[in-house]
Amino acid sequence: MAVNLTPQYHEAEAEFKKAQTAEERLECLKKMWALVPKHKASEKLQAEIKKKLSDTKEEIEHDRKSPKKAGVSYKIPKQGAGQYVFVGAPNTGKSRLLTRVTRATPEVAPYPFTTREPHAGMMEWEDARVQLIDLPPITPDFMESWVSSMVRSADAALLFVDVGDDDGPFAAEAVLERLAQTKTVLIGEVPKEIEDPSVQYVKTLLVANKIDLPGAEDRLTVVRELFGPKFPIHAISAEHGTNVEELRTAIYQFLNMIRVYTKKPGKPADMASPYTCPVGSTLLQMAAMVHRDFEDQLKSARIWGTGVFDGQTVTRDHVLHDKDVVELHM
Ligand SMILES: Nc1nc2c(ncn2[C@@H]2O[C@H](COP(=O)(O)OP(=O)(O)OP(=O)(O)O)[C@@H](O)[C@H]2O)c(=O)[nH]1
Ligand SMILES: [Mg+2]
Repeated sequence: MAVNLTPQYHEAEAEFKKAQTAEERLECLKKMWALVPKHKASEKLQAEIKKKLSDTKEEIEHDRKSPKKAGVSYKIPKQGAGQYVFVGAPNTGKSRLLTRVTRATPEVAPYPFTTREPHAGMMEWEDARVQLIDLPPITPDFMESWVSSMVRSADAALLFVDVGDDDGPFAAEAVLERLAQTKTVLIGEVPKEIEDPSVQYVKTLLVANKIDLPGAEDRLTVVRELFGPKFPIHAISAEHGTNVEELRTAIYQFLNMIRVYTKKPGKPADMASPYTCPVGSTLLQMAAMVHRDFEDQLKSARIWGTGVFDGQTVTRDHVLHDKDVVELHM
């Protein structure tokens, strides 16, 4: 026997499929329940809707009791000059560094597997900003399923090695191997020619952390032997701040970006918030960041900065330098 559902029912069901939140789903399910014909032929469908209703109610109840922490999301939109992910074995000091160089407050604890969700913070460097994302740890047996996709989409990574622990360098090797299983390769410099397009290379700085602990210098020698040929190495103490300033500079500079300021005709330049674009960017590429319309409508530009005289008129393919000031004309 046919169930004979009304167009209104189908509409409610389509809305249900498109619903983004549990609350929206609940509203749609209530409508579907009101609209479903209550006879023998639709018993199975009625049971399905009832089950979904009770599951959804439970889900809402559960979320209310344990709300997700603010700021936590698994898709973190890029901000600032570039996005870094923090990668490493448990307890290597990833979260501690984030608390030191940003205002973010992930939990820091003297035991492994403290971090379960990504935490993002913005690091300021001079007048530029870099987005840093602390991730859960990686071991040979444990890697959250979403971690490798976040690593793959980042602009760069920090690989943490605990030089306060004899096992530190080997735990870091295991992290690299585990990521490589997902065709994600951390490397100091991304090769110019990529043979296997399914492999994602992520340029990476190695952070040898806990340099303050006894025996750390000897372990650092091991780290340099094992990883020196592959990664730039920064030995720091996230806890005490040793070499953290140098690391901050390296984090920004490794992104290979330039800062460009804009000015309006007859007005001083806006020096408060630079645009950041990759080294080698042309005027047109930068202008497109300021406004999409410039892509077609950029008529001319004047520039103050490196390799030009003040206020020189330049063409669209002029290559910009760090700290150039540009005046764009439509
Ligand atoms: N002595 C010393 N201890 C540190 C240093 N950095 C972090 N720690 C300590 O190491 C422990 C682990 O630090 P976390 O920042 O929680 O480590 P994590 O890498 O985020 O750990 P997971 O979240 O489990 O991956 C904490 O007790 C920190 O206080 C450091 O430079 N020196
Ligand atoms: Mg942590």
